[in-house]
Amino acid sequence: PQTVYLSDYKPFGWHIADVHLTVRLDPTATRVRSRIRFEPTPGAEHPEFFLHGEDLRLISASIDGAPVTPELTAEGLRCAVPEGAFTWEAEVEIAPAENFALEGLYMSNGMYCTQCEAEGFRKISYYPDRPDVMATFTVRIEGDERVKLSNGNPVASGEGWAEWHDPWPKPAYLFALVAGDLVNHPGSFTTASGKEVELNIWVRPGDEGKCAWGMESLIASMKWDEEVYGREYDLDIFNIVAVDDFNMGAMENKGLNIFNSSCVLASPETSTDANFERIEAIIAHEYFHNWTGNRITCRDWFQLCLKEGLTVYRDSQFTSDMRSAEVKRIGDVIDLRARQFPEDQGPLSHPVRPESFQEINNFYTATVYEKGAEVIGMLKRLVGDEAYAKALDLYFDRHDGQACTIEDWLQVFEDATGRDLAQFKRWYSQSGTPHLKVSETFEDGIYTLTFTQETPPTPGQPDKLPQVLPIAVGLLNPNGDEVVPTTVLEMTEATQSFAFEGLSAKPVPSILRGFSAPVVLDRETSADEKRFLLAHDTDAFNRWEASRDLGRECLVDMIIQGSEPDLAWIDALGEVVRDDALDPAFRAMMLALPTQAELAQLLHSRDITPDPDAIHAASEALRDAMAQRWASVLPEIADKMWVDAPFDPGAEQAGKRSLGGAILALRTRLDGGAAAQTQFDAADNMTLQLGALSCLIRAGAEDKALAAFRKQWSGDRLVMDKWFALQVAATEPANAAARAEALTKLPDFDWKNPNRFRAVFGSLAMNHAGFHRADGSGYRLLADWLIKLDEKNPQTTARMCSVFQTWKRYDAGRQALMKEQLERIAARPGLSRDVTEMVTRLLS
Ligand code: B3K
Ligand code: ZN
Repeated sequence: PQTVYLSDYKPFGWHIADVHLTVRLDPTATRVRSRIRFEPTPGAEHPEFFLHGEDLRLISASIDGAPVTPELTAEGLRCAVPEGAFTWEAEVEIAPAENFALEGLYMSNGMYCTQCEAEGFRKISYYPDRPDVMATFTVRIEGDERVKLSNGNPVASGEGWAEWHDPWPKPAYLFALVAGDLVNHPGSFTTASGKEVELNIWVRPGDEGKCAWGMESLIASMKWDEEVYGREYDLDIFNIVAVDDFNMGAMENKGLNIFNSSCVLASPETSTDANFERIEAIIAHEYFHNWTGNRITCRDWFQLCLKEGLTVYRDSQFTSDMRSAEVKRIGDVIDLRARQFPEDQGPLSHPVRPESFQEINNFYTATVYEKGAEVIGMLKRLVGDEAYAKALDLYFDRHDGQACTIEDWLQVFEDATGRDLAQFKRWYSQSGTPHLKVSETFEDGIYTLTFTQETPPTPGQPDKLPQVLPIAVGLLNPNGDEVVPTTVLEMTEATQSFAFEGLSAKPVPSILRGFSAPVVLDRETSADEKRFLLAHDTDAFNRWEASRDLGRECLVDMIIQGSEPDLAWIDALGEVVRDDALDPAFRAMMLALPTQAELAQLLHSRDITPDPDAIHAASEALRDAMAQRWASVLPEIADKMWVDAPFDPGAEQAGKRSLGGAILALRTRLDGGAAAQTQFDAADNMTLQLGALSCLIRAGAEDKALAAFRKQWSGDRLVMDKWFALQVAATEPANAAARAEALTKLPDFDWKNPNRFRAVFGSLAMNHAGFHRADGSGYRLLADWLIKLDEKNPQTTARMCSVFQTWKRYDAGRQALMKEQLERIAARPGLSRDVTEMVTRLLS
């Protein structure tokens, strides 16, 4: 496969005045006619005229009405064109019913839908399929389907046709078309300036009852973006469509967002609190893209973080405002460490703005998204809230309607604040996670913290330069009072000291409050000091972190020395968990132990080869110890977390159910599943039902419940995804691969559906000790299925290959087994470009 480089960027050479598409739908012979007016960009180079196109059957082409015969290649077509402006017309034929890659125009349960980002539009029509070519689209859809949707506003419709016009110039990746016998859940919104917007969520008949939450979330998002960022919606109508077969969560097509049904449909009976929160966040994320992504888009795909990092940052602000900011921050850090750190510390490491790729779909990563959002959080921390708001206003003013770069983005901050961001920019170009070491001195009332930063080598980047780190620090005096409130230290050197004067006693520092920079903090501290912070820190994140650290160290000792669980920590944690003055959601977060994958990474970073079985055994033993130690108080906490009121997915009830669920999991270790069975039998919402089922599986007492669950929910595809997922994720490691394999034999294992595939195999990878069974059965099974899926759906296959990204961390035996599977995949004839790139990087 060919490699594309950021440094090779060249503008297209033509401007498109407007695009007219006519799409006549047919499952195997859809005709797409295009009429496009090209005007040479004054002063630009005009190399050859090339239009992208893949898997298209060209029926006819003409320029200014005269037929032409372009030269066709596997990637598109070349054609001689006039010097000045001209009108290009073409007709192609495509077969949406045979499109299992779910990119371009495809069919899902009889409905037509599209996915064009990043490079799917070229599977619909010949076109300059690059984000810096922005045009207005008029789309006519012809077909018998009851509902026919595209971007922008509806213009006209009649028997068997509908026409849409999008007045906002957009790149082709934001094009969308949907047609099917759908029903809508309607809503409306009046913008701040008084414009009425029609809202709809379109679903398959039968799903109407699962739209209310999505609509509520959409309205909240529209309002929030007006209030916080001053951004109003800009069309007469906003449509969301739910689709069962979808490669990712959702897509922000202009005025016509398309969602994986799992990321929009919700009801208390079928969705967990976590589902509700995720739906709220994704609806917000896609809606926020209307400004950060659509009105201002990316010049090229290397700039993906320009829209994704910023939009993730915005959706995290939104969730913080809707729910608890502290709990959201802790959740985001757990997620960053679980998904982005391993990526940044392994063979797939790449900068937030990559410099080359073979298949851009492989770069929709935790680094681009989540680290990209962290970078924006740091920028805001450095310049302050007011300057951030000023810079954002300038960004929208200056760049509305443009396709931009990271340089444009940073320039806005430089102009708004007068700061030089040259060094800060390294966050976009340097890959890897910086490690931050800390030492301290106390003399004559002066307390000095000395920091050293170092980023280990990553693929293609052996040497690193120091980055700008905002380090939020607070100081507590020995009696627990805060003597220095949170201060942001701005570190720019490899080693740098910061002094605090006028202290009467040596303080206890609380460092990296709120996780103010995405680094690994290496600091030798005593267990006493961590317990002190756990008891006294005013920063919720660091309070949580202190406990998490204690838990981590306790587990490491149990794993490598066979130590007993740290009862002093368990008791200190018990105090927090019982403290009714604290938010139950926060207390539940405190109860979550480091994951087994996180422990494996920690051991590896200390040059200890992780043993998945030992890690699993220690994690289990520690949980057993917690359950026993707290045996007498668990039922009481559980009672207090019981919710009597009608179900509400908001933060308050969800927090109670979350803590209640964590407590039930501990109780199950004592009663073998009795309380869980009672909860399962009585549950009237999915959070309680699934939480209980998970406990029963972990207790090995699940047969009856699993069968009942299947019987109750066999008609609901989204709930059945949970059934498939949970029994693989929660089962004994020894059974995980066999269980996954048995599930693949069921008639409702529809492996071409990405949700179902991920339910089984994503969960297998989540079962750390199960996936990493020493006999290699987990690796083999997954590789078999990746090979099979790649023939249909390269994008989802390539994404799942990343579960092998930590392979070099393990012992020689496991390494060899994983390598063997990666090589087996790599050797497949006809392997997709997506998977070829992934396995090549993994093996390098
Ligand atoms: N922009 C899309 C992701 C497209 C992924 C293409 N492989 C969804 C989002 O980030 O909002
Ligand atoms: Zn996005």
